[in-house]
Amino acid sequence: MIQPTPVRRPLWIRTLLVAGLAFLAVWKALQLPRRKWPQPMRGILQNWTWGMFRVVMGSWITRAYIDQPCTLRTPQPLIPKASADPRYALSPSDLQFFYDNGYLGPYPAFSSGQIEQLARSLMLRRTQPSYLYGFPTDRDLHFEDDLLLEFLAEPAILERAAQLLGPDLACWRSQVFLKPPGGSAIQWHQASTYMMEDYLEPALHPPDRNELFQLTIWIALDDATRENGCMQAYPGSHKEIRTIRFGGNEGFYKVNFTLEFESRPEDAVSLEVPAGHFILFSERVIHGSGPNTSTKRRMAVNFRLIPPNVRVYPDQRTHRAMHMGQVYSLDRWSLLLLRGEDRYELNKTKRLHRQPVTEVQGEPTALVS
Ligand SMILES: O=C(O)CCC(=O)C(=O)O
Ligand SMILES: [Fe+2]
Repeated sequence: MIQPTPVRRPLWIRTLLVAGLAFLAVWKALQLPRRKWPQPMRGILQNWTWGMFRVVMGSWITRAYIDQPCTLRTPQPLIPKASADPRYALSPSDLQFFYDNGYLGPYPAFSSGQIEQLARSLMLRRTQPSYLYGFPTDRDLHFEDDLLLEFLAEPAILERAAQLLGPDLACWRSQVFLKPPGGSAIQWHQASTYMMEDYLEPALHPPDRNELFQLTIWIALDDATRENGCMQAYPGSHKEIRTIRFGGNEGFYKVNFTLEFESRPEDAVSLEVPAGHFILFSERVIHGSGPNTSTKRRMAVNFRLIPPNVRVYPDQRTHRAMHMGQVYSLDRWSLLLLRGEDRYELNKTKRLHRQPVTEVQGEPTALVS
């Protein structure tokens, strides 16, 4: 278990940290060699932008960018990035809606039988040590659940995602979101390269941060309603990455911070999603979800798509997620190609086979190789 941050530290510690960061900033500005620095400092030298230094030092370590700053460029002309199954064609106004608002949907995809079966399976798997990480987790269960793999490969999802991201699609992460009756809210958040998970190493390294390089697919396994804590989003907030103030009463899992933006509750939309339907969104859009005030479970599973020209966890043996208070070994992690080709070969990649090969025994990855 690692100690979650950011926390607001005593003044004398913050003063020392500011002095240390100022030294690193000068080192970076002079482009001096980084090899000899220990990994955390190397991470800062490599991955912090000048804006990130400015906000952290200028606030005496009480504020920071939530993630690597970037803006989202709308492609010109705004046309589908891949030809796709016409049943799932996105119209010009769908594409415009996505770039204006940061999300699309809900769309239908799965029957009630399918979602009941998946929910039952995931409820069990999330309590058992995971094949990938060795401890019970909601993360990346797709490598051990063939049914979840089938959900990931669903054309109603991939054909739409391809029109936004391009013909080649790979999943780098999935996650179960279980909100039991009385379950807590998930605080407003946004992400670009997922540096927000450990503040030193981004998980994703795209060729250009200002292009769309990632999409989240969020599938409702129960009807998600206002009462049971459906997702909420601020339409149009995906165009820039905001800053956070450390501490406060609001928590994102194990870390406490407040996202700094003008929040007018009337501007947020509630994304009510019927069970078996999904939404697509950019993780850059400010989103979260309310508490479950109902007597029923609210369960969802998401997965995150990239084109294979994005490097994921490069040169990392482990990935640290402060908000979960956990370190994940990456020895068994790999990208999973779901559609098209991997023309870049930047990542350790497996490919999904549509036809189940044999019964799964021992290693739970019969559908991938
Ligand atoms: O399911 C939720 O309430 C939050 C989901 C979320 O933040 C995400 O899928 O990125
Ligand atoms: Fe999120």
